Amino acid sequence: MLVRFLGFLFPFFLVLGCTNTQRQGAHLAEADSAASCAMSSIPSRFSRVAKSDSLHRQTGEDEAPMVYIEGGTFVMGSKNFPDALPLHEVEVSSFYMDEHEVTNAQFEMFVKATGYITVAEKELDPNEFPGADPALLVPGSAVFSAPDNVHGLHNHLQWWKYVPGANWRYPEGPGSSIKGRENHPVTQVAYQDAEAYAKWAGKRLPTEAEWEYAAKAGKHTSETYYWGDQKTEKGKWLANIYQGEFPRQNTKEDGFETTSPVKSFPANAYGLYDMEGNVWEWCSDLYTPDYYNHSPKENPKGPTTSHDPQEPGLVKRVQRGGSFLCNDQYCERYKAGSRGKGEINSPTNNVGFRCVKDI
Ligand SMILES: [Ca+2]
Ligand SMILES: [Ca+2]
Repeated sequence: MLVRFLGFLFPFFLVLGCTNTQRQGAHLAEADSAASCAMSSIPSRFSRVAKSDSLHRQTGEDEAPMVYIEGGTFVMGSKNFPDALPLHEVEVSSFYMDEHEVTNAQFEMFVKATGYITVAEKELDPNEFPGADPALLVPGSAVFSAPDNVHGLHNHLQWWKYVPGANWRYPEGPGSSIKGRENHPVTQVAYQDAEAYAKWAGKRLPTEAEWEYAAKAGKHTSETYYWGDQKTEKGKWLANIYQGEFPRQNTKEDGFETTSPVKSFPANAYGLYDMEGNVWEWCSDLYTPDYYNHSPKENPKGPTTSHDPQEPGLVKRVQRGGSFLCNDQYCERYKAGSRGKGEINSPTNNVGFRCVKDI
């Protein structure tokens, strides 16, 4: 919990870098992506039998359509990103995966059923922030805010703001709403929030290997993007990312400034939508930059501890696929095989998730 506010309250703690924003300002580190578990109070529906209409489709307790992903072997990683090397062969078992990111409507169903309160909604303990102005210790979360001017792209606090009252119901803070955005991906969820949802739905979060295997969809070999080498197809954008001059001027050529309704862009060969772009997606693996040097070939599940040299001491999990803030100037990690990472208690308005289920 400490991490979420550190950077805003004590800017000198700021660690500059770039990849995924981590929550609460503190270490809204890197590019654009962000616990103790309170899951014991959540009634698990794991044991309930999900409705299925065929071998290839299944609907979970959250009524989200899932796609059957037949297991197999693929080459994991990317030669374009140091922490995604070496390229290595990985074998994953068959599983089901949500065809789209978990939506606001689905998350609301979960909250209504369980009374769950997300990390961003919880009160902060002043004992964890000695010396901080109590007036600043209020629930909230990090929100992207386009600045008028920017001095380089190293200090992400130029465009990430800690907004009291921002949470999944109010993604950009008080005055914003999910009304009319029921079909958009839920955001402002910390890792434990996503994990709690998955448990309720009788599912789990994907491993990084499962996520990449599904995104590559048996088609990808060494293309730049999950869909190929060209950024657009016949002039049309194939994912909700960022066009224009980041972070000041989003030209919205793909039609969306922030999140888009799920399934607004073409599905991949496995029938999965928005694997790249729209919102980052939490994976269950802890993050280390060198994991691929020693990961097992069969169903790798990540290292036992996390370590990010850019922000040592923070617990980070992998996030995948990039978001509506990704672009070639700043965060290229929407590209095929690349890895994102986020501090587990640092939700933002560009991080969400989708679930998988074992066969
Ligand atoms: Ca966009
Ligand atoms: Ca996505």
